Amino acid sequence: MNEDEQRSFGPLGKVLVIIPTYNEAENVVPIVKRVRAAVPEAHVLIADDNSPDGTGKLADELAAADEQVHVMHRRGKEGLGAAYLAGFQWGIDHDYGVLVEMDADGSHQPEELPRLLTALKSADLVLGSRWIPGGRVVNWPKSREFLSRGGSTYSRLMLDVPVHDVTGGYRAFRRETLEGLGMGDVASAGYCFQVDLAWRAVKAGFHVVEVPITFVERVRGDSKMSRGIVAEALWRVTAWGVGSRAARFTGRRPLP
Ligand SMILES: Nc1nc2c(ncn2[C@@H]2O[C@H](COP(=O)(O)OP(=O)(O)OP(=O)(O)O)[C@@H](O)[C@H]2O)c(=O)[nH]1
Ligand SMILES: [Mg+2]
Repeated sequence: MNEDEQRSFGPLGKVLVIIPTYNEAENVVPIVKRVRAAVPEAHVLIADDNSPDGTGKLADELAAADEQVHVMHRRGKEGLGAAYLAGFQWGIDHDYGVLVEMDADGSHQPEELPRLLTALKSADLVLGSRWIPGGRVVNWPKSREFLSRGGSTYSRLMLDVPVHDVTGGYRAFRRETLEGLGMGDVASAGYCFQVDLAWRAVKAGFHVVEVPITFVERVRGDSKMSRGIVAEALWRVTAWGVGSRAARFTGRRPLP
């Protein structure tokens, strides 16, 4: 009997799919409809950063027509990490048992969510993974794949995280996992927000499972990816890796 079979996991509880949006007017309606069709019992929370293109208004219309759709209007663009932290807190306050991260642009296919939720029955955190057998990306230039694979490999080696896709953003958390991560001091904004949470989960001893996904590059709307987001990930992961190695060497606790 392996470790997973020995440990018993509680029931999952209500599911909340959190979709952060910034200028996703072309995507917000189709993605919410796809989530509602793929997992009809799940609720959706759109966390919009006051998008100038009217995404927030479209989200309000969706919420008015469907009591399982909710909207969080935030002051302005503060990054994906901040939107997720606020969304997680809202979900915890409203008694959801599972909190899912999903992009608005269709890269994370709602039709694959049932597989993530099934895996979460015997895990604390499930990561949708592009870089394990069965996982793939559709319509990415080789340069983007190189950057993403390289970023995951660098993070895995720097932080000793046994995860193949550590920057991915299609994830399902049990609420107890989020509550155990000490999210009060998460400062990361972009991709490194995802690295930060995965690293915290591994360090806290949670059972983290990767499930293969097919990631589809956005078809509509503009990317919010920037050099700044990549640079933030690089310097933070490097600083965390150096800090935790130094702490191991000197016997001091690493800074969070
Ligand atoms: N609320 C909020 N959402 C954001 C912010 N930045 C990005 N997002 C959302 O986060 C998700 C991921 O952003 P993307 O622009 O698709 O980033 P990406 O997937 O790395 O880039 P592409 O591959 O080009 O799509 C999308 O749903 C965005 O609308 C932000 O500052 N605030
Ligand atoms: Mg995207």
